[in-house]
Amino acid sequence: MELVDRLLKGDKRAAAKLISLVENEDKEASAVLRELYQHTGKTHIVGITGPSGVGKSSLVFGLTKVIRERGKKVGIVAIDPTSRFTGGAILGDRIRMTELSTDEGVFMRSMGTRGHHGGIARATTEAAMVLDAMGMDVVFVETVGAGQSQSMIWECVHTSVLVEMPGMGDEIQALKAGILEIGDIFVVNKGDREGADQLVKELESVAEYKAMEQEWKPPVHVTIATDGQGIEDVVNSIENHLEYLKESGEYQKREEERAKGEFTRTVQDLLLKKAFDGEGSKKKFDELLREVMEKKTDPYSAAEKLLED
Ligand SMILES: Nc1nc2c(ncn2[C@@H]2O[C@H](COP(=O)(O)OP(=O)(O)OP(=O)(O)O)[C@@H](O)[C@H]2O)c(=O)[nH]1
Ligand SMILES: [Mg+2]
Repeated sequence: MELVDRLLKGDKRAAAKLISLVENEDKEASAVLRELYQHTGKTHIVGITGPSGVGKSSLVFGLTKVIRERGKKVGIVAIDPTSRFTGGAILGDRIRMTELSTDEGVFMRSMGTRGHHGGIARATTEAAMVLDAMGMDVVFVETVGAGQSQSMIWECVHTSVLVEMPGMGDEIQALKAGILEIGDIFVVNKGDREGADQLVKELESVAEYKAMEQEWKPPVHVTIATDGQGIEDVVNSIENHLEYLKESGEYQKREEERAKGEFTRTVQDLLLKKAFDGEGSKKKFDELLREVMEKKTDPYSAAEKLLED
């Protein structure tokens, strides 16, 4: 495919088109993904998750700047329609964003999650594949963190950075209850605000706890994303984490998880398509549905029957 050839040469417009194909689940999408797959596996996929407005995009822009200075190329995807780069961004943010978008070594894109479940996971994995094949050394995936979606993201990235900010009150308690377990690196952004020290202490204790169960102890960083403070340290931690993954054999495990996730989701998708696509299956489905409604059969037997045929 011509678009794929252009992508492999690093063409940003081809990347934009391919991501749209994938995002819209266009007919061509699976052909594209098939062709891309063999060209993937070189990029470091980093998830940036946290509550809305915590400074994820600002942080990603700052991180990208530092990584570019180190000579590496960066892909950025913000997943979730509410997390458009332009949403709520003040002038300074927009200027930084424009700066980045004209840089040949940076590709940026927002994308919506798709209707069916596993939407975030699919969107992440497939957008990352495009940027990986394009030759990006690091791919940031920004998502608004909320329990379920956050753990889904975790399955699709190598390194997950959790961003928090002072003044969230009880929220941290809820986070501590389980969600924080998935962060590899903790960032307290808006370090210029009151309460940063307290939040750092709390996150340190979560990190201590995690270090009892695993070799990697999540570092806790304080940043002011809007003026670049603390950003270098976060980049160093991201690089250290990749090194740790590779040395410990954990990288292979995460790759396996990622492949398994994408494979499983694809099987589910194909099964769903088989069950619903085409006149015959639609008719069969309606027939069975009627039987379920009339209690002549149950949903479980009906589902088996639908897939058998
Ligand atoms: N004071 C202060 N403001 C910040 C800092 N980082 C980001 N901001 C501001 O916080 C607002 C939200 O920042 P974003 O980077 O858009 O936050 P986000 O987490 O990406 O937001 P969503 O994508 O909407 O969830 C913007 O107005 C930023 O300028 C910081 O370190 N200190
Ligand atoms: Mg954002």
